[in-house]
Amino acid sequence: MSGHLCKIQIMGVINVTPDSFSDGGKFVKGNSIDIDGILRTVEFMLAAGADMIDVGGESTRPGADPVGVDQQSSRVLPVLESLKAHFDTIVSVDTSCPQLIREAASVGADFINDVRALQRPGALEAAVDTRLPVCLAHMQNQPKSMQDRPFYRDVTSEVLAFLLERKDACLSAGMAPEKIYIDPGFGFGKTLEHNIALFRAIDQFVATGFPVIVGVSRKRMISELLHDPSEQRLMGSVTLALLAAQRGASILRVHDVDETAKAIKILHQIDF
Ligand code: 8Y4
Repeated sequence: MSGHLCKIQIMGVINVTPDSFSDGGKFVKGNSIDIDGILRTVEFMLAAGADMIDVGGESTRPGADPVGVDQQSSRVLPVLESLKAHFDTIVSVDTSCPQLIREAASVGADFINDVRALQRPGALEAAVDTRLPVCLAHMQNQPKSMQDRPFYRDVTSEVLAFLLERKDACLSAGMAPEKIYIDPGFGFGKTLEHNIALFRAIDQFVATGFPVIVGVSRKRMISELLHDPSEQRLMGSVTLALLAAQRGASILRVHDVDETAKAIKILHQIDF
């Protein structure tokens, strides 16, 4: 256990949705976006040790309804623009829409985070055209119904095969291999058993040679592991983030940057 532990990055999450599952509607009231609140939160995340900020305008919480691209763009673009104007940090756009991929790149986004792994028509071409790095995440089904009856014959081999197939599609479309990040997509059409199997297999994702992104922060698997239906998921989130880091994850996507950064700071001094 060493080497890879010296460059774990923390991706702080900013949700620009009225209904996000854990920080629900913090920055959206009706049609207005609380840009000042977002700037204060991001300033705190960066001071606490975030290396990048992920901005999303579509809720991917289980059961969520799809959001139109124009609504997503009108939520996300002003936020990307003000983050780039105020901070010198890496800004990621969480979207599956080709139009928003292009628009986000034009206002200075540095990274594309697509939980649908560029499967939407036109998304792959849009991402290649921007020349930005991309995260390919796995999702079975769509948010509306993904938790209805998740099924896999072998979750690890199926998710790995899917990500490698999407990686090949990216390479065929002309993307440079060093721009590709992969993510098993915890909670996206997965039962607790599926999430545990994938978590235990993080080393197999790392062994592909592509940097691995892990997003478990505040997800349902934590309350399931703790048998605690309450919304107190901080301890579980930090614990899983630390375990993912020890298994070789490169980027941790988290809501609680300060607490996660402290855990990682300690990890770096013990295992390095
Ligand atoms: C259960 C509970 C299932 C919450 C899903 C959620 C990830 C991500 C999200 C992730 C990457 C969320 C945008 C928020 N999760 N991007 N995005 N990896 N790359 N949903 O795991 O936590 S959405």
